[in-house]
Amino acid sequence: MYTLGEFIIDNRDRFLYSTESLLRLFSSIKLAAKAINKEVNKAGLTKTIIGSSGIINIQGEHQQKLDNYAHKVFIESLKSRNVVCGIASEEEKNFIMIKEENDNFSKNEYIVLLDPLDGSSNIDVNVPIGTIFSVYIRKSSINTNITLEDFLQEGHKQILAGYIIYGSSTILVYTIGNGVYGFTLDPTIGTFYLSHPNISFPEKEKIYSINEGNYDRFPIGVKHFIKYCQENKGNRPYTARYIGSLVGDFHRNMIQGGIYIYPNHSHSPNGKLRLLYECNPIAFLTEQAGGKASDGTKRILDIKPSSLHQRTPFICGPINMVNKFEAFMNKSKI
Ligand code: P6P
Repeated sequence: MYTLGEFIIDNRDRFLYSTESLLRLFSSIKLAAKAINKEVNKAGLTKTIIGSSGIINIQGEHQQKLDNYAHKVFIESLKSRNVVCGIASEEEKNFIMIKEENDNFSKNEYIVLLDPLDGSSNIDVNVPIGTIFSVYIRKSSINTNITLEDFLQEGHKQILAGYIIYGSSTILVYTIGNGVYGFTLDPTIGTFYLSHPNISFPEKEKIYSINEGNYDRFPIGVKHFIKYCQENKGNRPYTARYIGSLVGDFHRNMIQGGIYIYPNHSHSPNGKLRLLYECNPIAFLTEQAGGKASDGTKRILDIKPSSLHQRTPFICGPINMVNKFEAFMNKSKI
């Protein structure tokens, strides 16, 4: 049974940067994931950890207590391993500068962007939720302060991206650009073991995932694609599956073969999902699993970000399904 640490060491020639720093980074991610997993698994029992924190976060959403807990745990854990120079989180308006003791600057090179607990509205109803992370090498030189530009890099510059899904089991899924690998936590000993070597979208397209409650608000091209999915022709109708948790919907679709769509609509003109810490990491994983991720017209990983919390329409899944979606969108513009 391969542990995550052993796997990284045995595949260190696949990583362009220092293996030691990658191991330290993963050590902090694993530590935070285990702490959050413990709380998620007993959330229903302890009133202290479920429900709203009473805080409205930067997104204008009711922050859940577990959101806030996950954010704090990841920040402390990432700071403790001395490999990160800056962190941006869905739960924090501005980026966090990590300074070394007795120094104004950090010589560390990793920039981390984070959705500490995505899908948190599902916490109280026991639906899978997840942490999403995205890692870059800083653009600024190590003897200067980090700047916003260190975070506003195109998604194709990510060196590491992944998620932890807290579901029937807790699985850490990541890519460094050489395929997608999944490691399942054995909670009895707190170790992540390789359980999903080289995940890729299956040939068979089975599922479409979209919140059809917004049907009337969708652009016409989205409506046409939904009707296409429902037609009784060829290998259709596809199965509709949507749990309102990006990590849960994406993890299922990547393994079973399906498209996830969160388009722009009349109430969300730029879409809902955030480019930097939701769409870019999931898009990196999508492409590494042999799929395609776009905003309906262009590749997600090529978008030049302009702000930390910007939103984008987001479509990801098997290449043929995403191409079909884009064709309906293009046709509706003629
Ligand atoms: P809706 C959770 O809030 C989230 O960001 C994603 O995890 C999820 O896919 C989406 O929003 C659900 O949004 O509008 O369908 O409830």
